[in-house]
Amino acid sequence: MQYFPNIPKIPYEGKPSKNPLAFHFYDADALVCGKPMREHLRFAMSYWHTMCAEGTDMFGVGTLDKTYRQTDPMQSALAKADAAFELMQKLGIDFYCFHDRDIAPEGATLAETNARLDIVSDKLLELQKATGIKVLWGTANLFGHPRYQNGAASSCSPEVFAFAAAQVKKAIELTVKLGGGGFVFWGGREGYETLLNTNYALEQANIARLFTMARDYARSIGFKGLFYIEPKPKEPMKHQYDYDAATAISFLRKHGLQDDFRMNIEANHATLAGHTFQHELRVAREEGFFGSIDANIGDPLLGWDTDQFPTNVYDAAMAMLEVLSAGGFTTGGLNFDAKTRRASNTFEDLFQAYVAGMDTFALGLRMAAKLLADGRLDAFVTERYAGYRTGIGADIVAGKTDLASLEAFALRMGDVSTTSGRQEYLEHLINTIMFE
Ligand code: XLS
Ligand code: NI
Ligand code: NI
Repeated sequence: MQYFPNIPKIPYEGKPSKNPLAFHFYDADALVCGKPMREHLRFAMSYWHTMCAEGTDMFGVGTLDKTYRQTDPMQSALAKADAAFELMQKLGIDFYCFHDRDIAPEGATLAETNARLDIVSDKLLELQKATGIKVLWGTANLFGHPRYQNGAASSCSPEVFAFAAAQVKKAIELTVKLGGGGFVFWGGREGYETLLNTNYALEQANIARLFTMARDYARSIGFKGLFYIEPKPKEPMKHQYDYDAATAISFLRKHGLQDDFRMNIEANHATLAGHTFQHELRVAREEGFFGSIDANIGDPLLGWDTDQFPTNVYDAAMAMLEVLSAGGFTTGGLNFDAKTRRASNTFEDLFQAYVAGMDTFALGLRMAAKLLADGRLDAFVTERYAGYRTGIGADIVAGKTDLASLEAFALRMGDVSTTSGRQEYLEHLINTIMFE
């Protein structure tokens, strides 16, 4: 039985095609820089948006039914798993990401919930074996249920902390059972609405305690993958503790978690923090924390996480430039943490959205490869800092100077020469390379 009988397997038809449900740029097996595109991009489906979200917003109910023709929640969860694999196979997506609560509905007790997770994950494992599709990362939903209204690890209640810990334990077990390469902590409600009621120091320390327990437990049961922090500055809380990559990295280092954790950078979270997507990837890469990506895009005129499918080729090209410069993904990949607009309320729209997102990142990859092969961008940056390779610059870098020796140098040197940053030249240069 098919859930999407009107959608065929999406073919690669190339640029001349006028077929909207075909890839124009994503040719999975084509080589870019000597590696198939599918291995560069490691596309993943987000279970929550794709299989669960029905288009509800603050003003209205869902616009697309995702019960998969079942009334019983567990039957619906099992049907959802079949539908997920049909969708991924038709799109040629090799990975998926999930929260515990995406795959099975919460029961009356924690024990019942866990038993439900066992049933659905058995089925997911079977489907994985039959198709070769894998888990990119798993995570625990520590924000949806009312018990988490004050946060999870950062809750004022130790009972809530304990419940969150139990949920993380089970979600790690599921991730290991399904062979997932990563485990994500997105802050959820780890932050505050007002400092008037908040013990900042205790909340931060407790988050580190949960991360440490998670790391130790995961390693003890054979998890070989990476943990990822997914920074976000606000929403749902007014202030989220994992504000941006720099903040999260410094937190990890402070608590000795730097060997096991990397960043999962989401484009829309970057812009909410007042950064570009490329900035967050650059920080993660240069600090040695490059991990995985939640591929989406926000609307610059809206101040929240709209989670739109990425269609901005410039953004994708700059992101892929960082990915290639980092040496590519290892256990990470490009997870489409994205949903169709509420009025794009058909399954055809959903497939169309994935085709758009995958083609956008395929274009981004091809353009990033061209920029690297051209070499002028790299050469410009190398030349711009040439002064630090000889003379006083080399001495500064080698740690051979102090304020007194630099003062002596400055007194001798006469006029300082300035160099142009040539931003407009570079912006034009990348256009000429990308669209040649
Ligand atoms: C929410 C986050 C979330 C994480 C997974 O803004 O992007 O979807 O990716 O918990
Ligand atoms: Ni995300
Ligand atoms: Ni998000």
